[in-house]
Amino acid sequence: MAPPHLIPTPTSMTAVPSSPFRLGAGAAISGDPDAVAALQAHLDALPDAPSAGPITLTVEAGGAAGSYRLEVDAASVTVAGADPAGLFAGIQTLSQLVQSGPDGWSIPAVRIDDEPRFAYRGVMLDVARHFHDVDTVKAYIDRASSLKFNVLHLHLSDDQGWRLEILSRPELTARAAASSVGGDAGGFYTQDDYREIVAYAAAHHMIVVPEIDVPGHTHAVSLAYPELSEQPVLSEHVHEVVALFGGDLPENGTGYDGMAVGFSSLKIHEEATYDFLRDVFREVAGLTPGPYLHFGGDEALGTGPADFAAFVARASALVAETGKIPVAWHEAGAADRLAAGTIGQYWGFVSPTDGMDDKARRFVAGGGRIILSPADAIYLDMKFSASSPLGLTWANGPTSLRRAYEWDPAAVIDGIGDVEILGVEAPLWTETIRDLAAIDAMAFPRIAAAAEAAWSAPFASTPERTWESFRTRVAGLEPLWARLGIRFTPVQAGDPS
Ligand code: TNX
Repeated sequence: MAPPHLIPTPTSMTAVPSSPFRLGAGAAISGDPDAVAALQAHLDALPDAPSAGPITLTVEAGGAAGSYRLEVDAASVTVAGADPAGLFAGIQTLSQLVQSGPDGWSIPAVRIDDEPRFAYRGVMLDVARHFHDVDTVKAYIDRASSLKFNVLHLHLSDDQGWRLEILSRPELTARAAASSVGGDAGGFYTQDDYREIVAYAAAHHMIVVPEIDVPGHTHAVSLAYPELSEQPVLSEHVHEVVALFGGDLPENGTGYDGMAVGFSSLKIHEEATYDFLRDVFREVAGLTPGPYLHFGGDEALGTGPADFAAFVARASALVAETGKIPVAWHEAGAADRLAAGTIGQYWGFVSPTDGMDDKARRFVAGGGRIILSPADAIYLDMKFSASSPLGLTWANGPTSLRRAYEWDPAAVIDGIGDVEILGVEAPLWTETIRDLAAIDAMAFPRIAAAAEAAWSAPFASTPERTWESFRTRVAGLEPLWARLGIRFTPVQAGDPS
């Protein structure tokens, strides 16, 4: 038997001495009803042939959270999850095991025992730089959940647009949602749209982490609430970006559709700013069943250090008041009085520069943990090769699939090991990404490298956790991705090494 192509690679897999299980759409699947429906959705694409025997999907309490056991022989298939999330993960494995051969579809005889390394396995989609509608978000949930991601972080606000209806603050979507980068169409989610996304994510065992980015990245807020916003700060960076990419300089009272960052700030000493945040966080928390609420805190270059520290301390407390666990980008670690347990999201490089690792460590000192999103490895908006038409290059130049793969979460920040790491998240910023085809081309296959960093054993700790194995497995999954309609970048084109 050729070894099956599985991503993320499981904790253990052994061949079972048996011929494969024959599979068709007529398979008799029984067990947990949600799991049966999830597997049926995968099998509906197959030709209507009978199966060799029963497929049984069960939850059997006892194993580690999110773990499962999968057993296949010629006569039957069994997937047993330690909980519903584990069972769902097992079904994703099963769907990758399905092979087409001369005699039709089959599943090789194997036994797999598998459990996740990290509890938080995230993808982020920036719906502010370019708005992405509900169907696109659902398609990204399909893709991410098939790789065992269980968190969708939505970057819901930025200089270019505010993307979530806030009933107590209707001016936000009325005045600040109409456009995207480059003058492209904007949009926003009604609260019902957002609930639909949350429900769809939940059906795929994913939570939604909403992000309202403050105090910077708030030019859109200034269109709705000029009284809460400082004048744009036109730094050298802002002028450089305009020189490189064109567009206008940010201007008070006018929508911004360029790609510069760090010029906007909420008023830090205005009490009305915190009334605004209280209203927004209360509604966002009320719409979000997951435990986390992200308040941004990145690139607040228009805010002085003391003001920034005072602001993020208060913003984290306001999030905590809603009952949610605050999450912030690592810069917020500079503040002395973040709410206890605030989670830090590290977006520095695999080899930290400029004290970014110090800021990350401060979250741990405050009782929080770290989400790792090293930008020069798993920022899916970086070009994958110098010639890729989409994407940016600021994170150490183009990021090949190999670079996306060859790093380990526990080796990035001294003193931050598996215990301090909540998980791994691959962000997709969308300055250059307009639609699902572009999302697919940038995310696939590098998203698979992030999935493996989040789920599987440490890098280089097993023969499967090597570039050579991963590269072969990615190529092996391409037919499945093609069947699912994913417009991935083929391995050779993206990564000739
Ligand atoms: C940095 S990473 C940003 C975003 C940009 C991104 C582009 C981070 C927390 N902020 O505002 O969209 O780079 O790659």
